[in-house]
Amino acid sequence: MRASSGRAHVSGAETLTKEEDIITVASSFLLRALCHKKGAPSEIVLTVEKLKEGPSPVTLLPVKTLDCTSPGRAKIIIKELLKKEGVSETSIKKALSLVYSSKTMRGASLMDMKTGRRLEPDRSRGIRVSRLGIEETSEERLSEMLEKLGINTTRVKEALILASKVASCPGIVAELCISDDPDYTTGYVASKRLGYQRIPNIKKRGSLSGGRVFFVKTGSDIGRIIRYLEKKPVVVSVER
Ligand code: PML
Repeated sequence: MRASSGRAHVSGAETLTKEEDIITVASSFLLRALCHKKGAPSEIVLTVEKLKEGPSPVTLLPVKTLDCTSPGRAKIIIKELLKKEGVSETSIKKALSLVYSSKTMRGASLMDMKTGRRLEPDRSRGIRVSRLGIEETSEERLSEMLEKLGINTTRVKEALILASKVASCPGIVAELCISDDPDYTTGYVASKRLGYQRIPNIKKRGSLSGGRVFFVKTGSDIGRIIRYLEKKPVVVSVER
């Protein structure tokens, strides 16, 4: 589901579901679009597609919430984490100026981890991670796990599932995310090795900035990465 108002993105949601659950899931997505805090959208696009191939299994990233009290400190943490994944200073600088700019991006940006060059073919559209869901038996386990951490919300679940798919994509070394919701101030850095590292106070309340950057190994096949992120069905499961 994608809801927009003119050219501005209002809300979006993706999932994989069984045929008998389509109506329930579609209504919940429509309700979400219609009741969004950003106001009623002028357009809602709801797409339902039958999968042509079975989903591949992916393991959910481990979650950690870091101690962070200000956007200034958040930037230091982001730099430290991304450096551990080999992302260059130049790329980190470019990514930070992108996600902290008030011009919110529609989809995610793909960035060369060394040169900081943006690699997505259409900058205004960006990359839309799609065809992702959670394995049925893992859903409850995920809720229980997040409940214990006091973060059992749809937003955290969806971001975690998305980050797990992104981290499983060959050629992607890390992701940086800041929510574009002015009232939501927790973001994250994620990668296969670092897991899903939540950063509170990543931006000031009321700030309109936000976005996602996926850092790509230099020399990767970009078409292949985009096909994986946008088209490959992936179902995430929680390790026991
Ligand atoms: C969003 O959906 O606005 C992005 C949320 C990112 C952080 C979610 C979390 O609290 O872990």
